[in-house]
Amino acid sequence: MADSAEVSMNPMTYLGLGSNLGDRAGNLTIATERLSQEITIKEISSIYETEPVGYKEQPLFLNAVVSAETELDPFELLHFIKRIESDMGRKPGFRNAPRLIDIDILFYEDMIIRTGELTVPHPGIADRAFVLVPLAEIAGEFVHPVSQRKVGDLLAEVDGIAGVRGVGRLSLRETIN
Ligand code: PH2
Ligand code: MG
Ligand code: MG
Repeated sequence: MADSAEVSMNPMTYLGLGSNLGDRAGNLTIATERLSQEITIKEISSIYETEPVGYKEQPLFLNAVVSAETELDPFELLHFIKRIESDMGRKPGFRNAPRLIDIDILFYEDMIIRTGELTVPHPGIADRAFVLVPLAEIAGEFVHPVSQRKVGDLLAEVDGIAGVRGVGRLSLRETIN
């Protein structure tokens, strides 16, 4: 192949995963396995145990971020994610309520989407250490398409890093392609 040949790539997305009910690590594992059935997981961050943000009177979360290539458009991806969440038994609750599994689209390429159904980039990225710490591990150079700031630079300025503690990795080699 010539050096200049273009390699066709599907769109890249970054997803935030969180769980603070039941078998938290098991929930992240199942969610990642389910995701890998439809999208091509490229990287999985370490797992972090994190202080709840927003509504404080709830159990600690486990959070992680995955990168993936996908042929799904952002709305198809959202619907796929919602199906995984509901198949896993997530019940509708109040905002920031405890949850078995939460899968959020953080970025989809450099697309900016603002509809009632979906906001991309996820509006909470820049204020959430539980997102930025794992995200910076696998996408520190990624430029936020709204603020035009690198993820690593957003991490350097965020509050709450002390509430985010690395606790290991998911053993999911086989789901990474
Ligand atoms: N998710 C929320 C609200 N608060 N706090 C932590 N630590 N981790 C989360 O994933 C999280 C949260 C809403 O989705
Ligand atoms: Mg969320
Ligand atoms: Mg969500």
